[in-house]
Amino acid sequence: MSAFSAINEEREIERDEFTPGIEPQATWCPGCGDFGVLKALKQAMPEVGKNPDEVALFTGIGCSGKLNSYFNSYGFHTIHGRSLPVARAAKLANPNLEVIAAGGDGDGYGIGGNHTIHTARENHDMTYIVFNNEIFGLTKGQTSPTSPKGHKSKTQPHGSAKSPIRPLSQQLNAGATYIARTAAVNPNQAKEIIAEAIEHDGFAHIDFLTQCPTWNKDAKHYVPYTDVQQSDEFDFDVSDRAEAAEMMRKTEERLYEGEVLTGRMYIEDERPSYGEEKRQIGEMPEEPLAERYFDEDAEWERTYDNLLEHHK
Ligand SMILES: Cc1ncc(C[n+]2csc(CCOP(=O)(O)OP(=O)(O)O)c2C)c(N)n1
Ligand code: SF4
Ligand SMILES: [Mg+2]
Repeated sequence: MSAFSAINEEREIERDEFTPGIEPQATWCPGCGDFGVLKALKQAMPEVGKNPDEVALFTGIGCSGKLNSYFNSYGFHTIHGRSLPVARAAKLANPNLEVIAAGGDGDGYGIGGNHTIHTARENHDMTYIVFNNEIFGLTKGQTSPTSPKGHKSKTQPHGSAKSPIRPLSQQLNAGATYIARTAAVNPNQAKEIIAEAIEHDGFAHIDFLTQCPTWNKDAKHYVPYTDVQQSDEFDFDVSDRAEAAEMMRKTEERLYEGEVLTGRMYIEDERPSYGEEKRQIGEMPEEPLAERYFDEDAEWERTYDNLLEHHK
């Protein structure tokens, strides 16, 4: 079945369809929060009615980047910090594809921080899951952009002198139109948030708190947590930018004081996605650009075959 014929096929989807046929054993450490992301992502798929041929998952490098080895869909394990530009290209070439990008805090908030900001600014229609374990996991525990000030590691043995990045506030300022924080210890909420993010038209950013018991022993395990939508203490309108900004400020400050707040932080439904805007002004065709590759009659000069021809 091709990526085109399977899109928009209507049938009941089972979560197990997203488990690869020859199931590889996950190499994540026991107790790692990354298992929670995989579980929530698989559970979200039947909710949104997507089958594996409709989904493309783009990952960066890190323990988090192994996600697409254990998730059966189209996938591209890119390079460190570069999942978003590849994901953007795929979405623009084939707007019917459900595009999900994923990676670590080092990947998305450090080396790939620039792409994270600009993908949000342009409101590309995709879901971006950042596994935030406040550390570089794969490379054995170096300080990351979300490590708390004073956090000791092999790279900062006297404690980090830097203030951590505030990813929720940063994404609001950058232009993301769906922003949420969830945690591996709260799989039901995580599943609902992933499903909503997938259904959102525009850039949906999920800061996913994932404990790393191996290298970040000082870090919280993100329990107990409070769901801000369920708590009487927080009464704010997720569609109001100023109220959302204040909620994010509290959420980000309190995380470093030991209190974990999760939930939807900001949702804006009116703004068209980048691809939609391009189509509205006639800069992109209605039909997927990717289909032209298979259309022998299309005047299409930038195919891989032509590229090879030019370089003979
Ligand atoms: C361009 C480049 N720079 C550095 C590395 C080395 N490297 C691999 S993963 C990683 C950091 C991983 O941390 P994070 O993104 O938070 O993912 P985690 O392992 O915690 O899930 C680094 C620095 C690399 N692979 N490529
Ligand atoms: S090193 Fe940390 S982030 Fe990586 S698999 Fe182990 S527990 Fe998970
Ligand atoms: Mg990390």
